[in-house]
Amino acid sequence: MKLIMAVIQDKDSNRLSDALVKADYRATKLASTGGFLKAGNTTFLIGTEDENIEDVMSIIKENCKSRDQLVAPISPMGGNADSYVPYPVEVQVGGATVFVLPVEQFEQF
Ligand code: 2BA
Ligand code: 2BA
Repeated sequence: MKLIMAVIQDKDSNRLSDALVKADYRATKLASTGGFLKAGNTTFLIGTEDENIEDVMSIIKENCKSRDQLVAPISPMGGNADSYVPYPVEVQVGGATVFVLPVEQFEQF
């Protein structure tokens, strides 16, 4: 068994959970925050058997898309003026950042 941890954008979250339920996969959604943009994103925990990993990966790929996002200018307040970025910067936020972890034990009581 594996645990898939997938960090995705909030905009794709409902579509992905619907697709997972439809394909009969169990999942848990956690509200999370990106360390860089400091904006909300969603982390899915999906525990499933090894043989389903590829299928779950393709469901994630189909339902999550990458988007460009503007990062607001970084204020120098209280910090080093050298790091001041006076203009918005565009970054590409990926559709999903996915980790697959081995599960040692799985219990439901
Ligand atoms: P349980 O199986 O006891 O699951 C309780 C909660 O534990 C789930 O909430 C989910 O957040 C988490 N969970 C369970 N298995 C998981 C896994 N393999 N990976 C990640 N998280 C897992 P809900 O998703 O709201 O489900 C509530 C109850 O609805 C479940 O109780 C189960 O009896 C049923 N259920 C869930 N998904 C289903 C599905 N695709 N088809 C039919 N019944 C489903
Ligand atoms: P954030 O940390 O808010 O990052 C959003 C996007 O900003 C990233 O998209 C990347 O394009 C850019 N970025 C992040 N850190 C950067 C840095 N130090 N310098 C320059 N640009 C940077 P993604 O790479 O697609 O990541 C989307 C979200 O997935 C991230 O949101 C974070 O929550 C999560 N994530 C990505 N890689 C991770 C990792 N190795 N471990 C844990 N979480 C990760």
